[in-house]
Formats: sequence, C-alpha cells, structure tokens
Amino acid sequence: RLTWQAYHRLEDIHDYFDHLVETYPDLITLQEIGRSVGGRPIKLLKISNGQSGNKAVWIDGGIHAREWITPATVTFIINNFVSNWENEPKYVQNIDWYIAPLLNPDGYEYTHTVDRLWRKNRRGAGRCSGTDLNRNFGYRWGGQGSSKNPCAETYGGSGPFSEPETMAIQRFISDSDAKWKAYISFHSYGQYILYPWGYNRVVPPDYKELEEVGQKMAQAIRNAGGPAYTVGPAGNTLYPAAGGSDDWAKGTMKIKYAYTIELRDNGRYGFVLPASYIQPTAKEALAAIRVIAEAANKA
Ligand code: 0X9
Ligand code: ZN
Repeated sequence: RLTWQAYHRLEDIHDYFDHLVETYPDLITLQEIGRSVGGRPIKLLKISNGQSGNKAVWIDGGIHAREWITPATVTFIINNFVSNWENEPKYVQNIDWYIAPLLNPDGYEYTHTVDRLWRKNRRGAGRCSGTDLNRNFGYRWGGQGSSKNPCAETYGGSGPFSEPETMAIQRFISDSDAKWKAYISFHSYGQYILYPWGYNRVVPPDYKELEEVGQKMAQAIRNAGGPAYTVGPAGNTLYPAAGGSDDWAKGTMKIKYAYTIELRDNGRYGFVLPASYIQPTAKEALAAIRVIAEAANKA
C-alpha cells in the first residue's frame, strides 16, 4: 500500500495499481503500454465513467528518474479521484483520464539502488549510459538544449523515439482515437507551469489560451495553500530544450493544452525533496489538474 508519507519502490507502486483495479473495477482499467530498456513494464491507468464522447487528458510522471515527487504526486491524484469519484465535479467525471505515473522504471529503480541523482533511462552501460527521455521525442528532435554526446545529461538518443519508453507513449497516443485535449508531464523542480514551445524562444499562435489556463492553475495552487508557480513558455521561462514530451504533444499530436509542470521545491532540497512534502505538493497539483479538466471540457 502506498502512504504518500514516503517514497516507494517500483514494485510497491505496481502492486498498488493491481489493488486499484481490484477495488474499482468499474472505474479503472490497467494496461501495459510497453517495456523499458531493462524489460520493466510501463503501465497506464485509465479512469473513465465509460460514457462515449468524453474528452481525454494525458498525465505522466517519472520521465526523469530522480524526480521522485512526480510519481508520488501522480499516484496521489489517482487515489484522490477514485476514492472520492462521486464528489468530483462533472467536469472531472466527464474526462477520460489516461495516467502513466512512472515512465522511466529502470532509471527510477537505479536512483533507489545506485545513484540518487540519475536522470536518464538505462540504455547501455558505464558512465556514459542513458538517454534523456525528455530530449527523445520526435518534434524538432536534436535541436537546441539537447546533446549528441551520450555522456551528457541531456543526450537525445540515436534518433527520435529511439527509446522504448518514449516509443510506448508515442504509439499509444497516436494509435488511440481518444479526443485528446490536454497533455500534462510532471517534472521537478522549480515550481513552474510551462507550455510550448520548449525547443526555442517562440510561442504557438494560441499561446494566450495556454497562458490563461496556466495562470488559472497557478491561482488554484495558491488557493489550495500552495506556493507561487511561475507560468510561461518553456523556452523563454526556463531554457530552450528540444525533444520534450510537451512540444511533441502540441506540435505533432496537436493536443491543445500541453504543459510541463515543475513541482516543488524552489531549490532548497531540489530533487531530494523530503517525503513530508509529498502531500502538500500533490494536493496543489491536484487543484491544478482540476483546472485542466475544466479547460479540456470546453476545448
Ligand atoms: O529540461 C527538462 O526536460 C525539463 N526540466 S527538468 O529540470 N525537469 O529536467 C523542462 C522541460 C520543458 N519543456 C521543453 N523544453 N520542451
Ligand atoms: Zn524533469
């Protein structure tokens, strides 16, 4: 069982998924969308009231191995939705939620056993192993802020979607006939709500709507008792970095509301955020996700 008072190992998280489908069989379906380089399953939970015509929202966590707060937050969101489903607003109930809490299972386990600050996946061996999965997506792959050097932390891989972890996402979303309206990738840290483009310091034509919904998320976080989150286009607000999941979602898949949310903190603990911060961070993220649901319904 997960507690949200500690960070859990992959096996415990996957056991919890099994428990969820047993407990809420009418609401949740679980599937394996692919396997990691090391052969570990990449799991996706779908939460749906089963009505046709629902809009679809994607949420993921754990693209970067060391960002432990992200699978903890995403599982918290799932747990809150399903254990309190009847009390969720209609605009939450009417979404088909596709949620992949832990996209880089090999890297995640490696941060528990060998190197707490590992970021990439676990392709290859030695000091220069691993691909940065958030530089491996196929929209403007290989551009600014991604490296051709396998030793680099931002190595983009041998080609777009060269890694099974990113390929699993791209196959699932592009094969699906869901009515995608939002795509949220959780990362840490820095307290940012970022929207495309990330590959450069430019914005898409509908950036005003992305900014507006981003500001609403930041407001909802403050209303939930959370800290300030900075809203803006990724390339301008943080740094240009091509090959990210958000740019692919918007640029290739044409999913309107694509965001990367960088959770707590502001740098005091950074990636090594103490477990006592899981619940407050996850609660504010849940508030932001309800805002996304509202926007997705109208989109
Ligand atoms: O650099 C990243 O991949 C993200 N920051 S992190 O510290 N979690 O590594 C930011 C990604 C923002 N989106 C794009 N640049 N596309
Ligand atoms: Zn990250």
